[in-house]
Amino acid sequence: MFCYQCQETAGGKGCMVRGVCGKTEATAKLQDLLIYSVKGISEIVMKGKLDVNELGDINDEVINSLFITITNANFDDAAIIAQIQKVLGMRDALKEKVSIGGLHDAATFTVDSTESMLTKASSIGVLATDNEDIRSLREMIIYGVKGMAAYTEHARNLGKVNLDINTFIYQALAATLDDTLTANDLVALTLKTGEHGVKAMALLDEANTSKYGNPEITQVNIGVRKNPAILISGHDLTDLEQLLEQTKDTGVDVYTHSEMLPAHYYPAFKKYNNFAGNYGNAWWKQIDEFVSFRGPILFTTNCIVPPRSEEVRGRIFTTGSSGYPGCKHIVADENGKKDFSEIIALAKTLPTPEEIEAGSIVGGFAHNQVFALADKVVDAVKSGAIKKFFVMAGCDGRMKSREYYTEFAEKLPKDTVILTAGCAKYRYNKLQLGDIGGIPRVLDAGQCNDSYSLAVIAMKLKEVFGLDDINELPIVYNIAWYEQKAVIVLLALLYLGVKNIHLGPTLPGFLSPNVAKVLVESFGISGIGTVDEDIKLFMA
Ligand code: FS2
Ligand code: SF4
Repeated sequence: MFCYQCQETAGGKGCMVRGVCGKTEATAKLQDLLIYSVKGISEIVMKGKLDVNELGDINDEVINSLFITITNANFDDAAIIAQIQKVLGMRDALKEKVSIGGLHDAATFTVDSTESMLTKASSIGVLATDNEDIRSLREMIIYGVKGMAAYTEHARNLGKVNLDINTFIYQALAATLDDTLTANDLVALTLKTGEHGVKAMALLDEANTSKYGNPEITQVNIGVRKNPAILISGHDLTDLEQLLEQTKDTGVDVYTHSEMLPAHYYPAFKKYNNFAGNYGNAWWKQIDEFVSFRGPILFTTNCIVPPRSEEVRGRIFTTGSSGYPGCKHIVADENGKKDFSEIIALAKTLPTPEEIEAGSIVGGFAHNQVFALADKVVDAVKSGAIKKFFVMAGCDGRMKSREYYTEFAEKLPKDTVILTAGCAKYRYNKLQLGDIGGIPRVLDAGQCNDSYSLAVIAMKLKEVFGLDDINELPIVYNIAWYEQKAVIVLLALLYLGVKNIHLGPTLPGFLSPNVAKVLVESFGISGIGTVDEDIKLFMA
């Protein structure tokens, strides 16, 4: 196996024996083959000039396949094998409809057993591209497309589709098979990936807000009540809505974990009396927090950490693109409805959650809420009460070096405001950082996709202050990344023209030295230094 798609990749270079995330060699290879299979479909769609409008389920299964391979989403080999078979069936049916020759092996290969899948996978992975720069660019595009697919799937679950995005995904995946493309061609495609990342985040924003209302300032309880409870993790709001509907009046409470926290900011979920609060912190702390939660856990997407005990594993359920061997997977019916009764029944037999902290945190500062505060914010900037904004969106992770972000937030001058989104916030959202004239110093817009909100806010500020360039704003970007959704957020920011982004805690292992050089020279991207040096640099 070879995988270097996430920030925690072994030695910063690549996982070659087993994933740091817990992915086995077989799982990694099967995921590679699944990606290869959707590349094959993409080539048929592009070369056959097929109308994406008419591809039906194929569009959804390509998206789902990409999502399955995101870090920490799906560890279930049986589910991945079934998905490969489904996708290959679709690929071959599609091929029969078009008569095109000269197709790539990805569009023609056959496998008839798990053994043959694993054998095939050994020759088509990341390292099959010899040139390290081409490999780096191809993989960066694929990781961006994976993140885009995740956002597209959530929007689709809410009934919102933009076929431009699906069309681009076919185009991008097919391009990664094309040996005639130069590094320059792939750099251009990387920016187009960012452009479509913006579209995907805008689509999801519209899907979420049109259905659940605009996020608003909300105090979220982080303590516990004395009822049996279910913990819901991941990012999918339709799953949460269905769980709340099915648990209301049952005596079972629902708590959010990690990236599901921002669900509390949406008006539509406030009517559920059993929507009790947020339990715990970022994804990687689940190892301890799932033990003390004591009730069932529902994963709607990544980020799953392999459970350490059978007891915890027996309480974990998955749905959507997520999966874990030995955990019950809940599938939607043809109308998208999911039956969570087994989880609710289990919750009633288990002890109530153990309290690990008390109090509340505040969030809900997506674009609409910030626009409502615009006068206050603009006045504070004009009067000098707010000197700078720090966009610290992105992901959290296990590495000790991420303590940087806590220290950074603590040491920032008191006349600065942090704009955040994603699970990166758990490094500082429980610190008492105070407020500036009633504006909290940490403004949480929501999930990682709500980084879109931060870009919308920046564009609004540019307009209000009558600036020509987004980079003239007093905004510094100090972003933390972990998995592929952060890659699409980064590419989206680059497409929007944001320069001098600092990316940490380490730069991606998938950047070859030459590709890293392009990012540095064209976009001013850099890593992080020490907290003191960086604050000095940013405040200068
Ligand atoms: Fe955090 Fe994991 Fe949100 Fe990422 S909970 S690293 O999925 O997409 O961010
Ligand atoms: Fe390694 Fe990350 Fe790939 Fe897991 S997802 S195998 S940790 S690079």
